[in-house]
Amino acid sequence: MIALAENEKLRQVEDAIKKAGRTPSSQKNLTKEFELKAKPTILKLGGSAISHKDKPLAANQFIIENLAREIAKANVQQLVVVHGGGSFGHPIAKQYAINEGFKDASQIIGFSKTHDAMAVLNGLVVQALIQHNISALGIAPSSFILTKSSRIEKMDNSIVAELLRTGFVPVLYGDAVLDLDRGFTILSGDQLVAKLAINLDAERIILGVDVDGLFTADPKRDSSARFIPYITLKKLKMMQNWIEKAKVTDVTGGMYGKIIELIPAIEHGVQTAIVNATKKDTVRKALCNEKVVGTIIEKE
Ligand code: IP8
Repeated sequence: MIALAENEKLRQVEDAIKKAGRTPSSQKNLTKEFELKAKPTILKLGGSAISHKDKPLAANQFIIENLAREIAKANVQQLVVVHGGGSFGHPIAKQYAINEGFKDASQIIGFSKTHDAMAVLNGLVVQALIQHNISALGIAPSSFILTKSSRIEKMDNSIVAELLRTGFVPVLYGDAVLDLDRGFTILSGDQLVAKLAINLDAERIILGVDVDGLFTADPKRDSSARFIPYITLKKLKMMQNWIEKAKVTDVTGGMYGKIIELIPAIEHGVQTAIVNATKKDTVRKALCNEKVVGTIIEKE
């Protein structure tokens, strides 16, 4: 009897909400629900910039320290930092084939080790930021994101949004995450950046890598590689088709693969720039909208 009365009350509340033309909060568009005072900036720090790629578990403390100082100087309102795996996440993830999904129980310890290595790198980034008086807070993507066939399926946006609203700088990273189809997988920092940018209605994405931007080939291997200062979404999509059809391993050092992950955010209207995070003062200038060498990607 009591349960029936309560159900009836609930129905009346829902009717009243519907009549008032409002959607119950659980069904609201996430982007609107988490509207922030200023549109956030999402800064990705590439794993190859903040770690020594050829030495396992070796952080590039010098670069991390420089970047923390530059981020502090830029003093951007509503900043989210996402970093990559570099020599922390990738070698262990590969050793245990985490991105191939669950095949046997021996991989589970590999999932723990991958996440742990990323948490260590995250700690180093967060500590450097705190030392420069930035209220950084590390958050493990595996604790609030589920993927399906390696694409983000469920994610609690309120955590990052509320941290921003309170005045924190959330610091996330590419992580080993649970996957609804495959058991587990690797979520790249780039997929995470694009999703955050869309869900938080970000103003811009700044991708800090270890080269000056996008090139026609891998500038580290090919001296004839030409720098691309500007590329449209249309051109980028043509590149995507080409990469997918040719099934080539990315000749540009993995760069196009990263950028392709950002397509949904660029389509959403988020301005995107790729800059060299290892060159002094470049990230600060990019954060302050000052002129800097880099590649701009625009919707059109
Ligand atoms: O370096 C991958 O993130 P990414 C993170 O952004 C792991 O691709 C755990 C390998």
